[in-house]
Formats: sequence, C-alpha cells, structure tokens
Amino acid sequence: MEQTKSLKNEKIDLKLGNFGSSPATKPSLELVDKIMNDVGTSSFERLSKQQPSCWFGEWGVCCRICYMGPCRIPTVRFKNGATRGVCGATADTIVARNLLRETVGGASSHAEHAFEIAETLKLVATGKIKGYEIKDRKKLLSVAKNLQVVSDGKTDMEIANEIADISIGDFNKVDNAPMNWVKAYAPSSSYKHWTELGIIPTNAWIPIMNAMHRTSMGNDADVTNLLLDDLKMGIIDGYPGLTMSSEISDILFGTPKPVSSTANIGVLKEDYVNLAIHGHNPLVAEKVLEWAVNLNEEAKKLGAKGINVVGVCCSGNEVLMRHGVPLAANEMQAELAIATGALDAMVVDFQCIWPVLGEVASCYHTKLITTMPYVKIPGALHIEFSVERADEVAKQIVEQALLAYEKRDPSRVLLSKKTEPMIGGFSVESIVELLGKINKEDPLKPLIDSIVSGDVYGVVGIVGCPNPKLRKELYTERLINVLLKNNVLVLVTGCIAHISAQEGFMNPARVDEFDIGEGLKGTLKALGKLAGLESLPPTIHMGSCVDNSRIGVLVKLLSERLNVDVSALPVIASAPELIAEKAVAIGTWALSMGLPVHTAPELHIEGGEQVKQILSENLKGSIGAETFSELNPEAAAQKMIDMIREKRIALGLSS
Ligand code: BF8
Ligand code: SF4
Repeated sequence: MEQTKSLKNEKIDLKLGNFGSSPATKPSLELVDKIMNDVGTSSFERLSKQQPSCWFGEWGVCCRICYMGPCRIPTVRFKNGATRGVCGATADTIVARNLLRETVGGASSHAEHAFEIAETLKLVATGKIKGYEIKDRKKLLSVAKNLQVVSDGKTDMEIANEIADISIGDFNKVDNAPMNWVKAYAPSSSYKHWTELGIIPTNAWIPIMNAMHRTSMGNDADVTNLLLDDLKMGIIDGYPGLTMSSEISDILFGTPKPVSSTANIGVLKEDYVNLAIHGHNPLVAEKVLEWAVNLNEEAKKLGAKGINVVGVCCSGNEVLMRHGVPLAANEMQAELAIATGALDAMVVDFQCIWPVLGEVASCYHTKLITTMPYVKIPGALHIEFSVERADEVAKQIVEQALLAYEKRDPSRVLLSKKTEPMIGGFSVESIVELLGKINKEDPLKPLIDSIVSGDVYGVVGIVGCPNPKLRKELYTERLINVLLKNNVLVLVTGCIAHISAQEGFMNPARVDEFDIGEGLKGTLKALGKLAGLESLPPTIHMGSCVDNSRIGVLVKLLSERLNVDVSALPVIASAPELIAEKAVAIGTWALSMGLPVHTAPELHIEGGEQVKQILSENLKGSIGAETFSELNPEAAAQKMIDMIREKRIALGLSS
C-alpha cells in the first residue's frame, strides 16, 4: 500500500474505479500497482496515453471509407473549415453511415454467435456429434411452439431438427417472408410499427451485406433511409442474434434457475489450479467446465486441492447462470486476474478479449489459450475448437492449466480472500415460476400489481460494459443506487452484472444495507421468501449480453398481457458504460422495440444534427421511443425516473 499512498489523488481515484468501492473489492486495488510494476501497462494507463481523444471520431464526423479521405468536418463545431467530404458527403451523412456500420459490427457478432449454436443443434439433432445433447426438453417444446413447429407425434430429435432448420433458414433463406425468429419473438406492437416502417428483415445475412454496401463510398446519403436501416440492423441483432443464441443455448445446456455464487477477484484460490473462462461462447465454456470436473483428481496429484473454474465477462455469466461458477472479473479486469499471478490458464473464444492479454500472460506463468480460428492473439497458445472435437479440445485446455500450475511462482502471487456472495440465474421462466407461487393462473399479475401500486415504480434494464472512461467515477454503481432508492426494479446483464455483483447489489443479505425504496424492498423481500431466500437481491441478474433477449421476452409478455404498446410501459434500457459495437446494436434493438435508450458515453452522433433530431425526437412519433445521453449518473437516473413518471401518468397510474 506504500506505493498507493505515494500516488497522486487522481491516480488513486482511477484505481478505486477499477474494482468498485465496496469493502470486498478494495484489497484488489493493489493489483493495479502490480500490473504496472510487472507488465508496465494497465487499462487506465493506456487510456491516459490516448488523451486528448480525437473529437472528430467522438462526434462521428470522421469518414475513412475511401482513399480520397480521410475526411472530417470541423464546421459542426467551429466556424471555419470544410463543410463536406471530398465526395460531398455532409456531416449528417457521415454520422449516419458510421452509426450504421457500428450497429452492423454488433449485429454480426451476435448473429454469428447464434448461427454457431443453431448449427450445433442441427448436428445434435441429426446425431452427427456426440459431445452435446438436449438438456432442457421443456425449453425445446416452448421454442417449438413459438416457432410454430408441431411437436405432437415427433421425437425430441425431430423437433430439434426442425428448430435448427428454421433457425439456419433464417440466415440463408432468400424469399421475402419475414424471418421466423422475428415473427415468433417480437412484441406485437413493435412488429406492427416495423411493418409500417418496412424494416422487417427477411434474412440475417443479406441486410448485413446490404448495410456494408450502402454505407460504402458513393451510395446511400439519405439520413432517414440510413437510420431506418439502422433500426433493421437492431432487429437482426435482437432475434437471429440475441434471442436465438439464448433460446437454443437453453435447449442445449438448460434454462437458468436462481443460483448462489460469489463474485470478485478473491474467487481465485491460492491452493487450487485456477482456470478462467473468458469470452461468450457457451459451446466452449460448458465443455471446459465439464473437463475441469473430469480432471479434478489430476490436480490433486499435483498437490492442489482441485480445479477452480472462474468466469470472466459473458462466458462467466453463462456458466454462472447455469452452474453457479463464481464471477472473477469483468472485461476490463481480465488483465488484472492474470496479474494476480495465481491464474494458471485463461481460455478465450470470441468477443471482448483484449489483445493486451497475450502480453500480460507472457509476464506470468499463465497460459492464455485462444480457441476460435478467427480470434488469434499474439502471445497466446492456440488450440482450435470445433464442436466435433469439443471433448478432446476441452481436455487439452484443462491439461494446459494443470501444466501451468506446476510453474506458478508463489512469490509473485497477490490474492485477496474477500469475495461477495451473490444470487444469479434469473431467466424469464424462473421469474414466472416464482410469480406463479402468488398467482398460478396469471403469474404476471403480481408484478403488474406491484407496478400499478407503485411499489415497483418502473423497470430499468442496465446492460453492457465497464468503460474505463466512466469506471473511475463508479458510474454504474451510482446510477443503480439512485434507481433503487426510487423503487425502480433494476435488471442487469453482461459486465454490468459483474460490477453489480462486486458492489454487493446481488447479495440478498445486503438488501437492508442499501438505501432501497420501501416499496421495492418489500417486493424483493416478499418474492425472496417465496424463493426460499431472505430476499431477492437488489438487482436481478438475467445473464450474459445475449441474454438481454430474456429482458426482451419479459417486455413482450408484459406489453401483450396489458395490451399496450411497448413504448407505453414504464421500462427503460440503459448502457451506462458503453464500450462495444454489440452494445450499440443491443440498444438499437431496444429502441426499435419502443424502449427509451440511455447511453454514456454519448453515441458517436454529436456532429450530426439531423441524426440527433431523428433519434432523440422524431422516432417518438413512429416507434414511440428515443435515445438520450447523460454523463452524470445521478442526473441520468433522475431523467429515467421522470420518463417513468410520464409513462405512469399516461397509463393512469399513480405518479
Ligand atoms: O457481451 S458487456 S464488455 S463482455 S460487450 Fe463485452 Fe460489454 Fe462485457 Fe459480454 Ni457485452
Ligand atoms: Fe471523404 Fe467521401 Fe471518401 Fe468519406 S466517402 S472519405 S467523405 S471522399
């Protein structure tokens, strides 16, 4: 701690932000010193070296899609300079094209994730692979029903085969019929708006190709036309992306139920072989977990007490939700998990895996193992994964962790023993089951009653990432605090779930410790008792980022049960520490459904007056929703509460 004290206040603040403010997380601050000493770099150090950041990029007015450029438009901010690119593109055209390309990046990530899982279901259903099976028959039947697959008289494999064909077909069909997953899972009011706007996709791949085409040099320059396509890309993200991924993963691996676990870097254990699972693909994560169990005795032969599997970012959320694997680190903390010197291996698949991890791992005994043919990282050991060879590959990965354990240098280990208890695993099914204990015939009614009475004033889905730009201010924790105080039910996913768990917002035992509004606290306690807990946790963990689909399903159920437009519900989506294009795509999907969407930092649209006008104003007239940005978390929370109040008044509820 000597060194910490010797640093300037500003630097200490940065460190506080990195691990949250709770007593459980404070000991981990030392890791920031350690990574600077051992490796010479950290996220905050790299961020500081990027300052001042380029405002053209931040405002979205830099275009580099052709070699007459790069072009940038200073006149959106200053009096002098270019008003157009060499080709004549205006600031608004450039901003709209850039935004659409960001959304394509996110939608492509989620679509490929879904496609790989749908292909796996096909291989399982046709008996072509052995390592996976249908674990959740109930979910199989419910997905079949949603997709209008007749189940009667068919075997599970036949049903699964039809689901797989429909899912894969949604990517490669070339007719003009709406995509099956969109028809099946979109809220009816949203579907109606999309039909009127003509933005229902018929296929996942063609619109992605078209969006890249139309945003290349010399094509679509019409801002409204580009933004309509942006909404379509959001729909692609939502259904043949998020929803297909979660629903088929549930069929293959089980639908989550409430589960106890622990969070924080302290979940790494000195006397165990520590193996972290990082990325997003449950096809990899589930197998590695299975083989860690299979090879547990091998660890004991090496003198360890066993193999301790821990989760990082969304793969962590996947295995937490289904198996209670502890949450070690969010995306931004992955490098610090390695810097403990106690992590023997980190296996990664796709998305949110920082290239720096190779360099960090090479400073320790840690084996960083890449698995995807399209995600290789200098400094990592590549063991290529395929579902056909899943068992063999997962075994090799765990064996690498065992080999690395023997090389661990105890003198370089810095571990905290502090962990934070948590409850996760809230699928829609588990929430409905819980509410069904109050009203079996109409399980949503108790939740609706709580909203009507104001005990639950509204609902905010807080999703996305830990952004070093805002982590230092503890943006997410502060936002959650204000919402809870005002009786707003907070649903979380992704890395926000990690932040929330580390802060204690998922620990039912701390429900009296936080300043939670009496109505919400009473509701959490009453529902918790029904679940056999002292209370539900202050924030409800609904899963990984693809599991935002679970929030989408809940929104669909509520709007259809109440027969109101999604935009009328007192529900808001927030990405308070936005990083990834995926988060932009998820927000675009939420917006397209009719939910107001808050982001911080602001989307890269500041330089596009018309773009801003459409997203923050005009869309209210068609889909009933808007985007807004607010960099102060308390002000953002207040704005959400005000919006919820307006919606409540419009619904005739108490304000
Ligand atoms: O998909 S929350 S930093 S890990 S993008 Fe990435 Fe953001 Fe974390 Fe999960 Ni989601
Ligand atoms: Fe410049 Fe137009 Fe080329 Fe963009 S497309 S870089 S604005 S010339």
